[in-house]
Amino acid sequence: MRFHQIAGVCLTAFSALTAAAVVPAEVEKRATSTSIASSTTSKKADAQCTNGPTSRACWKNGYSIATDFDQKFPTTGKTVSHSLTITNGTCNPDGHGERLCLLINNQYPGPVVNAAWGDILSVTVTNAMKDNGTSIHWHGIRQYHSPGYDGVNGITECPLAPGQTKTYTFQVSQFGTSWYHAHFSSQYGDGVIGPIVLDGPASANYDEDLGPYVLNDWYYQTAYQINSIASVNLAAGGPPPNADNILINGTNKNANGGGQYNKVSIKSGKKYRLRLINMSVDNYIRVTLDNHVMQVMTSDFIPVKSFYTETLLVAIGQRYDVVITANQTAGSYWFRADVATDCLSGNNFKGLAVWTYDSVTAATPTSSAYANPAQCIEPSQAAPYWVQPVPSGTFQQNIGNFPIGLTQAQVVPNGDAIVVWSLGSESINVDWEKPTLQYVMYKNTSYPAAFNAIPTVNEGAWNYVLVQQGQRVPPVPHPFHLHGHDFFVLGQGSGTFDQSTASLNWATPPRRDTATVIGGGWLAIAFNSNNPGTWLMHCHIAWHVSEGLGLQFIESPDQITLPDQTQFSQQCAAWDKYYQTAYWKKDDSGI
Ligand SMILES: *[C@@H]1O[C@H](CO)[C@@H](O)[C@H](O)[C@H]1NC(C)=O
Ligand SMILES: *[C@@H]1O[C@H](CO)[C@@H](O)[C@H](O)[C@H]1NC(C)=O
Ligand SMILES: *[C@@H]1O[C@H](CO)[C@@H](O)[C@H](O)[C@H]1NC(C)=O
Ligand SMILES: *[C@@H]1O[C@H](CO)[C@@H](O)[C@H](O)[C@H]1NC(C)=O
Ligand SMILES: *[C@@H]1O[C@H](CO)[C@@H](O)[C@H](O)[C@H]1NC(C)=O
Ligand SMILES: *[C@@H]1O[C@H](CO)[C@@H](O)[C@H](O)[C@H]1NC(C)=O
Ligand SMILES: [Cu+2]
Repeated sequence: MRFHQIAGVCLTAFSALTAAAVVPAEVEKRATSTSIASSTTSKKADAQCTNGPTSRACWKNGYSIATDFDQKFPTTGKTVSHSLTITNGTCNPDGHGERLCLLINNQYPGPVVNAAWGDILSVTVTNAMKDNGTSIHWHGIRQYHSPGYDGVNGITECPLAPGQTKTYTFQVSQFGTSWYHAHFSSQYGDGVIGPIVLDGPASANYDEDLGPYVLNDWYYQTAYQINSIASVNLAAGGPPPNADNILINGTNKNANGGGQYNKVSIKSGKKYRLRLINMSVDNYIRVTLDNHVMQVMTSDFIPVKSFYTETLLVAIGQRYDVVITANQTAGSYWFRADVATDCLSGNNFKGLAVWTYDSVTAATPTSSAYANPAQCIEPSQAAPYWVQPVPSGTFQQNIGNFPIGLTQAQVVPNGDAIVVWSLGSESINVDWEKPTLQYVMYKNTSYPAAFNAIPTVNEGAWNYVLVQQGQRVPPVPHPFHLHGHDFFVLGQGSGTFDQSTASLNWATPPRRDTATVIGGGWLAIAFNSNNPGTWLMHCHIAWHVSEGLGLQFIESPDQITLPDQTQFSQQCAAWDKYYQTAYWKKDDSGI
């Protein structure tokens, strides 16, 4: 986000046109109890309906869109394996020229990791880079009983050293669309990203799944270079550098006309599911397909009561699954992913792709863009499909207040104190050599202050978290992501949170894993302690978390399912050995 060009009230937006009822009435029956204990038996899900183009709400064996996957999920007994090898190469996604790029299986973005609801995913990651460690985070995956596979170096593992291989194994307890990315400083900005598609039911019907559509900002310098400029700029009170382009599924033309547009072919009359994923490091982008409307059915992993919209604005880390009906005059249309200059930031660059009806010859579209919505509206207001109230009873006792601030910290041992972001009383700075889970293993609770380790409330109880923009920080929005949990968005507002005037949504709060704290404002969320582990919560702007904008929740350390200790220690030993002679050293928060 640029500091200077932000309209205070503006945020991720959609313009909802109409609400749609597409889900068969019989699957709407779902208990709204949030009690974990009673829930496993009280869900009457689909029973016998079969998933198909006109019955996407169904799944199988008693599971459906009406099943809350935090409370119940199938186990298929099937293990789906993938291998990801990370190398240091070059790429040229928009024809501007080759640059250094960290590739996965020789491609940018990385390959789709897919499985079905209930499978076990087993992903073998090889670090074939020369000069970086890595760890791969599976964004939004709950990691129920498997916090050791959350992939956050310095928290759940030591970084994976060059030449080393690790297999991440976890239960697919959710369904929908997400992404994986490196959590090693700003490495993901150089290419270590890819989509995740988990088959399951859906709250809207469609004929064909077009698959993931990756949207991201693109820089002609490497993420490490931009990150260090961003850090210097922060100290001077200035914004990070602008991106150079927006990529759609890994491609676009550049300002001089070189490069290729992404192309999609559609058939008249068909309904297409499109899985939008924002893998940016910084910018907010607005998505539209000229002349067509999008039926939004999922935000992050959470099904929503579907609604129609012309434009959709997605924050970093967020996902929207939409259905687009090919019902316009056969022709070519622009698909647009624009930086939302009116409400946010940046240069006026545009991501473009060409969608063409298969009955006509593809031509450069002449279609025109929808007018931008007059006002930016937070899309997480989409009504959740599973309505779950959050109890307000313990709000007073259990509210954690975490102001966002700017402070000074010594990130490099014996280095100068630099300007960093803080969340609560600390700026997070993890220890790659001694990850938090190692402390848990040794029952050592003497976490260094810079871990910003915050205990959660006991299992079964509710945590309430207020993230408040400080008085003296630039009014930039921060997309906050929590690991290990979806959270309920109780409220978002501008100015300073005031309990006597804030209206919090306890009855039907949206649920998701990434939501924005608006510039100069606040975000109030709640999550149930129901997943023992060490869970990072952070701003997903790569530069900001690198500069310390995060904390970690320590949830029920006595009940954590620990990773295999031999494998854990070997990975740390290999890292320690590599790091002694490593060319580059850690110079930021490490995540
Ligand atoms: C990639 O290669 C370049 C050029 O050899 C080198 O400077 C850089 O450190 C390498 N990066 C990684 C992550 O291996
Ligand atoms: C990772 O590699 C990049 C070059 O590709 C370098 O700029 C950065 O400092 C390296 N970081 C660490 C901690 O190895
Ligand atoms: C985007 O690329 C991925 C990976 O190649 C592919 O599976 C997917 O279908 C593409 N999406 C669209 C909408 O073309
Ligand atoms: C991605 O998220 C960032 C920041 O949250 C936002 O600026 C950008 O517009 C989003 N991109 C898309 C394609 O939605
Ligand atoms: C196309 O489909 C959308 C969504 O179902 C609908 O709102 C619109 O009226 C349809 N347009 C035409 C020309 O049929
Ligand atoms: C616990 O961790 C702290 C900080 O790393 C360390 O100083 C201390 O020796 C550890 N204690 C035990 C019992 O391992
Ligand atoms: Cu931020």
